[in-house]
Amino acid sequence: MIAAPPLRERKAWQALEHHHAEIGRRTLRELFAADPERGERLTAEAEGIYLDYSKHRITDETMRLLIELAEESGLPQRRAAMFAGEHINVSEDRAALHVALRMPATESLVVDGTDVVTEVHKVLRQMRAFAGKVRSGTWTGYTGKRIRNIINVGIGGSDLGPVMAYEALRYYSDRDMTFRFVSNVDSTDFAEATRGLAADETLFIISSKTFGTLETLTNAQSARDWVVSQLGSEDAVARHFVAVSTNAEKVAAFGIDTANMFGFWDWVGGRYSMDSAIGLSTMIAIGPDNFDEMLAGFHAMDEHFRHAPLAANLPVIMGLLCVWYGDFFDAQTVGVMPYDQYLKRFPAYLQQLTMESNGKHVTLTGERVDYPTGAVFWGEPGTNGQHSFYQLIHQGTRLIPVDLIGFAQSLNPIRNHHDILSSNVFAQAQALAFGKTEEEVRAEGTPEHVVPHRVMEGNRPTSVLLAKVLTPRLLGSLVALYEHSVFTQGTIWQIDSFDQWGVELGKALANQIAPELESAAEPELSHDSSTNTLIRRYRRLKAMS
Ligand code: G6Q
Repeated sequence: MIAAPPLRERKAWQALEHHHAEIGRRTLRELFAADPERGERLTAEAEGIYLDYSKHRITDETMRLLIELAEESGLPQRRAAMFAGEHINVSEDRAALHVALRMPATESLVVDGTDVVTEVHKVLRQMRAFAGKVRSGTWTGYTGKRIRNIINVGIGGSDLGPVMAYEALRYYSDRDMTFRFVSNVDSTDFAEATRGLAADETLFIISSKTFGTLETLTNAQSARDWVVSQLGSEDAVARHFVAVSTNAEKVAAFGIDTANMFGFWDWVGGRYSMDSAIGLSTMIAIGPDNFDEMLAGFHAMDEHFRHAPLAANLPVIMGLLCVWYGDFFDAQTVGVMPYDQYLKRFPAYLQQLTMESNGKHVTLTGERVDYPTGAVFWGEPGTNGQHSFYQLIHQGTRLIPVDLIGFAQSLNPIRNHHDILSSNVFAQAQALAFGKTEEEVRAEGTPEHVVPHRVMEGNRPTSVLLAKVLTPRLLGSLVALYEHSVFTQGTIWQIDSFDQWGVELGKALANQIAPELESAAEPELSHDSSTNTLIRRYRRLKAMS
C-alpha cells in the first residue's frame, strides 16, 4: 500500500485550498481574456482523442498543484502496482488486472505464479472459434437451424458493458442477427426480450462471474423453460446455452456443458469486464477482428496512462478535474453527454464504472474520509438533453461540470445533420463557459423585467472530447480513459475503487423478504414497522382479483 499522508495533510492539498480561495471566483471570461492562448494550451491528446480542458475554472498553477497532489498521493506507484498485479483491491485481497485483458499475446505478466496473459489469450482463442462458428452458421441449434438471435442474460457488470458495447458498435455488427439483453428480474424484461423469437434460432449467453446472482439465475431458469417447452427436449439446452463465468461447478450444475463455458478470473471486476469473455455477445455481433481492434484501443490507452507524463496524461487530467470540482467547489455531479446516438448507453455504463468504484466512505485502511469522494455521474446523448435538463446546467444554482463527447464524422452521414449536431457541442461548451451578460441581454432590446431571466452567468465548466469517428478501437480507448480516470480519483482519495460491499446488504435482505411475499400462509414478520406494513399491503394487493 502507498504510504501517503491523509489527504488534508498533503502539502499539495493545502496549497490547493489556498489557491482555490484565490482563483475560485475568477470567471472563465476573465481567464480567457487574460490568456488568449489557453484554448490551445490547455489541451491534450492521446489515441485519437483530443481533450480540450481550457473551459475549466483552472489556471496553469491549478494544474501544477493538482499534478503535485497526484504525485504526493503516490499515483505513479499505485499505477505501477496495478499493472504489476499487486493486490490493490485490499478489502477483497485481489489484483485489479483488467489491463491484462488487453495485453498483446507477445507480452507476459506473471501474477501469483501464473502468466495471466497466456490465460487471457487462451480464452480469447476459444471465444474467437465459437463466435466464428455462430457467425458463419456452423454452430446450429437443436433442430439444425442456424442461430440468428443472441440473448445475453446477466446483470450489473455482466450486462451494462455488453449492452453499451453492442449499441456503440452496432454499425459494425452483423445485421442479419438479433441481439437482446435481459438483466432485470422483472419478468417483463424476459418476456419482451424473447417476444417474437423462435427458440430453435436463439442462443442464450448466461453471463455471471459468480453464477450465483439471483436475478441472472432466475432469468436463466426461465430461458431454459422457454427453450425446453418450445423444443420439447432437455437435450436442446446444450445447443442453446453457453456460459461466461468463473464458476465451472455451478455452470455444470445448471446443465451447461463446461466445454461451452468461457472463463475469466477473480481479478476482473464486474464493471471492468466488458473486454473479458463477458464481451462474448460483443464479439459475436462485431466479429473477432473488430473485437481485437477494440482490445487494441483499450491497450493503447493503458500504455498512454502508464507512460505519458502526468501533465499530458488524459485519464490523469480528467480524474484530477473531478477531484478539483468535487472537493473544492462541492460539485455533487458530473454530466457526460455523448453527441453520438450510438453512445446512448454510455452514460448508464459509466454510472456503474464511476459510482460503484468510487462511492466509498472509508479509506484503504478503514478510516472514515473527511472529504467528498465519488460524484454522481449521469447523462444522455446530446442534443436531446439540451431540450430537457440543460436548462438547470445553464441557469440553475448547482455547479455541474460536463463532459461533451463529439466526433468529426458520422457513420451515417445524411445531408447536413452531422454539422448541426457538432455545432451544438461547440455551442454548448461556449454558452456554458461565457454565458450572456446583463448588458448583452439589454442590448438585444429585452424588456427590463425579463433581463434577469435571460442573463446567463456562464462560468460553467466543460471538457470537450473530440475524435474523428466512432470505431471499435476508439471505443476501447474511450472506456479505458474513463477507467483510469476513476482509478486516479480513487488514488487521490485513498479508497478501494475495486470492491462493492454496499450492494450486499440489499441483496441479503431481498433474499429474506422474497419467501415472505411468496408464502401461501400469512408469514410472521419481524422487520421494522414500515417494511412489515409494506409487505402486508403488497400481499393484500397481490391477492386481489
Ligand atoms: C460489478 C459488480 C456487479 C456484478 C453483478 C453481477 O463490479 O460486482 O455489478 O457485476 O452483481 O454479478 P455476476 O456476474 O457474478 O452475476
